[in-house]
Amino acid sequence: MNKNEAWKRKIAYQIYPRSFCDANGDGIGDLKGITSKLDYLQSLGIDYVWLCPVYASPMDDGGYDISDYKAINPLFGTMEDMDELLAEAKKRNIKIIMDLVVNHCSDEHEWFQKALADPNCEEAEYFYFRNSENGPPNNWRSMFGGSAWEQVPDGRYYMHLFSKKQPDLNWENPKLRERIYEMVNWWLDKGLGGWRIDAITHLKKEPTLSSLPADGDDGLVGCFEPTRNYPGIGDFLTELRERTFDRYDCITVAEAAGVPYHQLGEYIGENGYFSTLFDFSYAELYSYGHTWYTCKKAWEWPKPGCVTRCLQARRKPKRSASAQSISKTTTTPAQAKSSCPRNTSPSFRRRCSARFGSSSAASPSSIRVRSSV
Ligand SMILES: [Ca+2]
Repeated sequence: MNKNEAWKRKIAYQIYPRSFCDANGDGIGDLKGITSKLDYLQSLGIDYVWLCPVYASPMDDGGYDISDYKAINPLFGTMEDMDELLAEAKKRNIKIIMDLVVNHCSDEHEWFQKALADPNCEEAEYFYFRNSENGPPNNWRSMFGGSAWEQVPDGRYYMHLFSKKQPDLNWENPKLRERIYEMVNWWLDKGLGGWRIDAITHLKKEPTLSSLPADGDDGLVGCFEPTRNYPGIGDFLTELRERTFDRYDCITVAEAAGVPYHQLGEYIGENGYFSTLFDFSYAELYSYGHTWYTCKKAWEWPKPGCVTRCLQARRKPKRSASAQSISKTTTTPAQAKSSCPRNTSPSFRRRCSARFGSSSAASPSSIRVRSSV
């Protein structure tokens, strides 16, 4: 069994530091509190402790918006407390795993602040800044709702696939990647046992950042297709592994939504990017209003826009088949057709019919009318 397989016989225990154990009585769990419970964790037979983020952060997204990768949030203690936790855990054969959040950082991170102050500085290239005179550069929707672009005072826009306080890092920039690798190795040199790696399938963006057909009444489109497990991401992940993880005895667990089964070997095979990953395919069976029944064939369920239209058809039964109602929909027939070819396919109609029943409102014919007129 090589080092990448040792984790298979280990037990991991996740800690949400804020509520785990408060050592100084201020009402907020902290690192010293965790250290005080190591004997208890050892008694449970724990091999790994995964700490949710304790980095410096404005906590816009529970600490997944990091303003300094090499600093501890004062809420949880100090770096000395962290070093003590690592040392005491090691004495008990417990390894500490931390979150690695490198798809984005906080807008309060020094890099972003420099990028705001000087559009021509090196750090400005660490992010996706674009100039655009007619609103956001494209119609991608943030995971947190609304446009995935935010305008800054000088007129530029920056991309944020998540919160607007989480500007996406531009992994196309080699200097940014070097900064990330240096940080990862800095932590591993401290004795960190590994990483739970956040939102890692979003590192690669569709290079032209082009708009896509809207899939909702807001005129926006979910950013899954152009940013999740996008072709070419393997180059980034291979380099990340070779420059960091491969050089240490550590475990890596990828939050890897959007990886189809036929690609699992690339991600977690013998020479995969990570030790293992969180498989979201079951969780996503219910995404976009679908259930397991309409999604029996993994990763072949329709895109969100199709389901939005399907739901609209169900909610407006008397209007679904008339040309008048079609003219009032916010998504044009051309958009509907181009956004999801399955909209008119027999297999899609069968799945929608199974999911939404066979009434005239949700019948395959009403869906076909919407997409083909
Ligand atoms: Ca405390």
